[in-house]
Amino acid sequence: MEGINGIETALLIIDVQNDFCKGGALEVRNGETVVAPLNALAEYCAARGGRVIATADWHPRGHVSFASARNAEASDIANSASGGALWPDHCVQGTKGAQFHESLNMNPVQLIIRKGFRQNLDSYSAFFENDRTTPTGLDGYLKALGVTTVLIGGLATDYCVLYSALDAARLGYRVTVLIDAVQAVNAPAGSEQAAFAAMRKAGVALAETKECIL
Ligand code: VGL
Ligand code: ZN
Repeated sequence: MEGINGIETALLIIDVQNDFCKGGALEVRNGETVVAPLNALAEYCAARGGRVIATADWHPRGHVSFASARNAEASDIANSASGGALWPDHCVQGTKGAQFHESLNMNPVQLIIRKGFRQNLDSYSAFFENDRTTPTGLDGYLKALGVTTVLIGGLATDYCVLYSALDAARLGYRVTVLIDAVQAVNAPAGSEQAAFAAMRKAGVALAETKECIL
């Protein structure tokens, strides 16, 4: 892992929102520990002309991915559109839980991508929603700016970080996931290890944040 080299690098800060941190509706164990390394790397990256992008899970009330919204007539279509998994209500638009963690430094962030805002479609990846075809616009933004290298940290390793990393690799970026700046839901059990294995298999590099700050 070499240091950040100017404008062709983008740091993606995935879903560092209150609902994924301590006391949140979909609490990720040690979720808030990603904030310090991401703050350091965001400053470093932006100071070298790199791009810093934050994503936010941004669901309407009654979203298809919420177990509470599921009823007897829930169809297989809704099931596949949500990616199959059901979650407690989280990151509802306009709520405290959907806000970024208060210690996350947003000053170096140049772009915020909100995702999962369509009632009947979930979105784990920062690049495509869970139908795997609806783009968020992030790929166009990065390509227009000449970005070739993507560094990824945030929450959660086995869902939004995983899908974002796999999409980035598939779209042709050099991808590094920052192992000290991610934390996993780890449900079902083993999904954290499976996520790291899938990322390695897809050619995603795993590195410590400090390896990027030279
Ligand atoms: C996420 C589950 C549901 C994530 C978002 O950010 O990883 N996980 N919504
Ligand atoms: Zn969500």
